[in-house]
Amino acid sequence: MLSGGRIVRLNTKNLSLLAKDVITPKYNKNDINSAIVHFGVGNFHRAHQAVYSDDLLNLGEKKWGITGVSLRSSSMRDKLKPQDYLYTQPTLGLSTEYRIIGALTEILVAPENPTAVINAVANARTQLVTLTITEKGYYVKDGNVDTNHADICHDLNNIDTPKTVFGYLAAALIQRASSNSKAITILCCDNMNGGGEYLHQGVQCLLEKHSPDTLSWVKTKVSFSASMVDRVTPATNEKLLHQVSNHTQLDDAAPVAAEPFSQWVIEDNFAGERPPFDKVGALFVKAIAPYEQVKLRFLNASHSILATLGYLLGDTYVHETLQRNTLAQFTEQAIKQDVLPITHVPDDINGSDYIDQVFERFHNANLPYACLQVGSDSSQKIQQRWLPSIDDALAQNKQPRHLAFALAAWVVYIRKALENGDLSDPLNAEFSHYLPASPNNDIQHFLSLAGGQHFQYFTHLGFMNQVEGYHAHILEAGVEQALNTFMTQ
Ligand code: CS2
Repeated sequence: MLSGGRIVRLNTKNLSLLAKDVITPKYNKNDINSAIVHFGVGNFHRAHQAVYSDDLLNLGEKKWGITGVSLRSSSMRDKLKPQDYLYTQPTLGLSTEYRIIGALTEILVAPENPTAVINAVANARTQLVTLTITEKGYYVKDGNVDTNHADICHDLNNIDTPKTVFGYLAAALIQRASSNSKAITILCCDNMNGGGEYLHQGVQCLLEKHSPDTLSWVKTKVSFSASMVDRVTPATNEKLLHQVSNHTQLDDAAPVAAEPFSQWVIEDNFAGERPPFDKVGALFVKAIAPYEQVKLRFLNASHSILATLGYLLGDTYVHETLQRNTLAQFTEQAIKQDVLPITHVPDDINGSDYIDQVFERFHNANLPYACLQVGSDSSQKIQQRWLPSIDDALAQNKQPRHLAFALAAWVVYIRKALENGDLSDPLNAEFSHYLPASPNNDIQHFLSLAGGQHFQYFTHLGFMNQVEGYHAHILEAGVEQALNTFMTQ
């Protein structure tokens, strides 16, 4: 908004200047505390967990504000600090709603001040640490935390200025144990199978090196838990910045749009005090794995199929890809025929309805979601989303042929995205190494880089023959033709 020729920025003082239909916090930001420390203050966290916290704060649960931690860059802190850490969260569906979220009390930038981050987690006020650090933040290789990775080796030698989240957590737990402080919960909020176990593993290996005495305290005072998180949240672009300032009348450097749907299922395994997230729509469950699996194998798996094939066909957004009937049909069949029958679905979910709802959500053209956003870090994502289903299906003597086709398309995608300069993946350098060679060997190379050897399918001759056949056909005839042929077989 222009006031006397100046653009007015969203912040506490200017809240009263917002357009009247914008929903604002019912609490005073000065009155809240943060018993939660969250690692990874990206868009997803700000449109998901922070909204649940904001709901709690609106109910008068004043301690459940969030201290955010950025592990790498200062960009989110730089954008939000001048706004008193307030930001706009538009919900874009059939109707649009604008809401201001105030749950973040501050953002610490880890490389600038590692001690401040360690102290925040060590502070007795902190009951819960949550994380959205993306798949690559867990350093999983062949099913375990890769303790030979350079970043972890760094933390094994130096825990005062850590590089990994495990290092920050271990350093803080050493402090908490030395003062026999309060119990604490560490909760994974990423799209991971068993994220809590990876957190435990990573922390444990660092404690064994730096402070074996802390291990027994950790056993009784720390829980490593997991959750299933769900809300489609695209990256913020210029268009959204304008849409927000036009509508709300205040400029916001970091709004975050999301779909109307939101779900959070949390493993009920809290050593620290449990925030009453169930009062604001979250579900606490004893067994989290089936919920994680349903989300990863149905929603994220189909997202990755659509994004991979969509990119190869030249689409920018997932909802555009879904308008291609053959492709939409292929993806639905992949999940309903290859994945659903071999997945354990919790009693309170109807698998087939869940899948239909996922496709309905992906159709939302008011919330464009880029194929390349899903395609980022795909070498890590397919290990969570596709490969376990392929192994389970093969173990039951089934033929997951749609997933074989998807995997072949993914191999083609990696080469094409690399050649186009579009690939964003922790393994960019490793994939690039094979670019000069013939694409015929890409399957072995790329799949083994993406953890293939850890899975059974990699040595299943019948399945790998199928992948090779589809790969050759896609290279020869193009993905559209290969897909049409596949659908008529
Ligand atoms: C997406 C997810 O970018 C991606 O890989 O599949 O971020 C997806 O939108 C969320 O998991 C939805 O909850």
